[in-house]
Amino acid sequence: MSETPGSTPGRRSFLLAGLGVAGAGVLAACGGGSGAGRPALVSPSGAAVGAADGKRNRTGRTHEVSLVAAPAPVELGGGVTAGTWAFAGRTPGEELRVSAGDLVAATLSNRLPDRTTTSVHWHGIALRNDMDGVPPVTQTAVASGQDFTYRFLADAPGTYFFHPHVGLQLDRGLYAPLIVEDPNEPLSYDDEWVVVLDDWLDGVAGTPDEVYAELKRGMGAMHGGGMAMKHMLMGAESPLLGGDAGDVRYPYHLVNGRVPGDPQVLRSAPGRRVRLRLVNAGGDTAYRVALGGHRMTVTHTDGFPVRHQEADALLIGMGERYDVLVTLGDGVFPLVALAEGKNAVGRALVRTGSGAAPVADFRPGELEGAVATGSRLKAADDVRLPSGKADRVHRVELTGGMMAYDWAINGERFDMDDPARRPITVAEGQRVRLDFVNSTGMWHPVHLHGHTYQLGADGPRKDTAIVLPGRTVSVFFDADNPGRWLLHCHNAYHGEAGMMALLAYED
Ligand SMILES: [Cu+2]
Repeated sequence: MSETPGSTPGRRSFLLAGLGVAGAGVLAACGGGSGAGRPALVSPSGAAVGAADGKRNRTGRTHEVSLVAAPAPVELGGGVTAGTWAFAGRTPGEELRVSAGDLVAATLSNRLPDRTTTSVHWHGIALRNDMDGVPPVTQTAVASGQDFTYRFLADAPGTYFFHPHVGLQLDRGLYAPLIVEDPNEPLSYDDEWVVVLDDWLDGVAGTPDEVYAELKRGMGAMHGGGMAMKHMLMGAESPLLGGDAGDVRYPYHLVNGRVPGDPQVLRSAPGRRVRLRLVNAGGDTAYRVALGGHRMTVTHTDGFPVRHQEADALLIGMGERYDVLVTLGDGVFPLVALAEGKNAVGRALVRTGSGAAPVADFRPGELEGAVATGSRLKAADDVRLPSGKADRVHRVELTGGMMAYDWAINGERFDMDDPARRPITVAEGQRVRLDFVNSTGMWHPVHLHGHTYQLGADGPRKDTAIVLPGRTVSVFFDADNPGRWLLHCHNAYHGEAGMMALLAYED
């Protein structure tokens, strides 16, 4: 499709919409495997991918960046140093900022330990499939000592980030914000702050791989042998998340790479209007975010505009992004990220005048006020997908649990060694509806690569949506970006356990 994400669907999808078919039959028909063999799928670098990419808006400008992934000691403030993996020795990595339609030429240099492969996934960007950074689906993993250059057009403005898509590397320090500016920015504001949230343990209390090994041993092992659990978190409860909030205990919750006792100070002046771009780069923690003494106006989620909504706080799951506007008061204010259900906070400080900072674990009253969530927002008029009958419907059931740590989709744990074994198939030009059915006892942030779906008939456009336990969230999108895309839980540990699927275009 030639359209930008905000426009109406193309003629082809309009025509196909008239051929709408009921979901159940299609699901059975594309389950794959039985007798007829596997469906033919679009290749990640095939003609269809090039044709779709050729229709993207472009400015002709190129941003060349170097991303060196290597082990590094990273200072988290307060005397805490983490031995982790990072880009150029800092966490978050240096912000990448481009304008809509610019070409990104980012060379990843893998300087991680021997036999450690890596990649970069451009989270939320609807880019050409072979640059999506998902080995082995869209590329061969970048081997230690090797380089790989990603070249892609970023043609939708918004707040994004990037991180590896190999194993549990997401839960190390390899991430950075990616901001795509709108050359015709409709919002007016005086300052802009990018605020990246992260739950942290790597190089302080173990490694993500050690955490996963413990989780895999499972609650069964704990009950059977009375084994002590170092990392597994029990009894993390959050009404906002419908119960169990998380699996992993983290010693720190970071805001822009700093511990709450030694926070980043964001300086401005009273009366100035600030745009905050919030990114949750965490592995297993949702955050409830508030700025003490202020209300906020939510303007975007996952890069796309929403009808402006006032809120005291907002809930942000792993992989989600929110943009808010705030008009600053006079003084010192804590920008607090409450680790939902985990009884801990991360924070930065906003300073516009004199005053003393509150104590490190201070929780502003706004956290208990009106909380904005994706499910309570509406798409802005200019990006709302017109409702229409879906050409294809897939039931995407989230399954599994803590006991066997067998998180999966439709009861099947994803096999990275055979990713196209049982794809969820779509055809270019179709309107697709996905029904995320959460049959587990826990919430999941469900992320689709390469597309921005809409929640229901008039909900926000998003690429990562919180699905509460026992609930169903229906999303739809226009299949306009051919290739092979992951659909997965953005809890790093659930994804690694197998709560992933391949959404693939038929050839
Ligand atoms: Cu999950």
